[in-house]
Amino acid sequence: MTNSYDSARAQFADWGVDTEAALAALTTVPISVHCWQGDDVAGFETKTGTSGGGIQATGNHPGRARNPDELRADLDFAFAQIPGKHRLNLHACYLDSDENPDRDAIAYHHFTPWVDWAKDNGLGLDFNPTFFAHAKADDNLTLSHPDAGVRDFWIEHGKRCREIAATMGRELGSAAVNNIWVPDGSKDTPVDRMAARRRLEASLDAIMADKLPKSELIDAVESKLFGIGVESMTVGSHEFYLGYAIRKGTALCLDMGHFHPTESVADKLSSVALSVEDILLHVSRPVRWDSDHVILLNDDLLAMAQELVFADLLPRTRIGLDFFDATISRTAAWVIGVRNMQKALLRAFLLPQTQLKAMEEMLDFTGRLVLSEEARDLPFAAVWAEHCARADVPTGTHLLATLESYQAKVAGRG
Ligand code: RNT
Ligand code: ZN
Repeated sequence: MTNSYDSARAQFADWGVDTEAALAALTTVPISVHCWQGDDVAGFETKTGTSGGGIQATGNHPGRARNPDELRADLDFAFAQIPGKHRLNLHACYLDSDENPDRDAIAYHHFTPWVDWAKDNGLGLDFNPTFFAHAKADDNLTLSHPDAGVRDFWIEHGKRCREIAATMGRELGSAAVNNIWVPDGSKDTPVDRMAARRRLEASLDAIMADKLPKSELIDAVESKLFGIGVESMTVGSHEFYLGYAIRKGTALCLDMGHFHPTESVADKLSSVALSVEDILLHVSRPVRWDSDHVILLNDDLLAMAQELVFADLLPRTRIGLDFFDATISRTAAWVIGVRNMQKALLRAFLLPQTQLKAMEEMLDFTGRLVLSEEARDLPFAAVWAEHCARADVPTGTHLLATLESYQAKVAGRG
């Protein structure tokens, strides 16, 4: 224990906050780390299509993982710089197999190296069907396609992903989230939005027709405001999926980049939580649009973490990350993003929640403002440093040196 931690601990105690309780709480929150930051959302299939579903990873920094072994090595390194035990969020296009099955033919055995690796490392797994980067998705229509043959292809993909996720959950003893996001939408103004939305709903119903135990699988659906190429209408809008999740009992995924830029996703949590049991977050940072920048320890992230903690939503929220920056070291992007999520949660755990809520209840808005602003000066950094020291992970200039030396090792990849 460092001197600065001792003094921080005493300072927080003056505010009625127990730093040890905050650190203990932080260790109970796993972050689901997205595999796709490691290779710019490319995946490991032999590609048949050209469309990326409007998802844009920009940049050409050296060191992109080119195969599952490289991606796992990069993840091993990244996880070693992050305190705690976490989860890996896999996309279906990241299969690890000599076979090259089409999306409607993938099966659990195509992913067993990932499960073995997760077991060896004490990680949980989450999963996502891949409804983009495929010839049958080139027109940005999948589950809502007017052609029943195309819809059936993607329904089969969705069903298989659900089975794969449930098997992963069973194997690892920890329910896997299977999160459905489809790029479906229209570049120009459609004339029959209802037909598209009816088709999407029927396809989702078909995918999730079989009941699977919640101890193995959590179904989630992810909305979006718009994407490149589908500027005029997204079939799976927020209203569409909010209603769907409420009526069908699935989890709702809120991606921080999938709303109007001035909307607060943190503000949505408590409202959604009144009607939806399970929430999935895609923590991201939109810059002017859904640009998926690496998440910073900024006001949006702090607000999100504070809502999760103050509204006691962590027990029914899965925190997943969703960003991909190809202009910087991809491993550094992971490490910075996950640690920022953790720092934001730690800060929330360290706030004088009881006093703040009591002041608000008494309509003492002056007191609430004074306390909130004074709290900004509390020594959060010393508590975080202590957390990292106990987990034996570097901070500050040591972290920089560690990240740089790994990046130098992988920079020669072609
Ligand atoms: C796309 C969605 C979706 C993807 C991943 C790769 O806008 O945010 O979550 O980022 O499935
Ligand atoms: Zn997302």
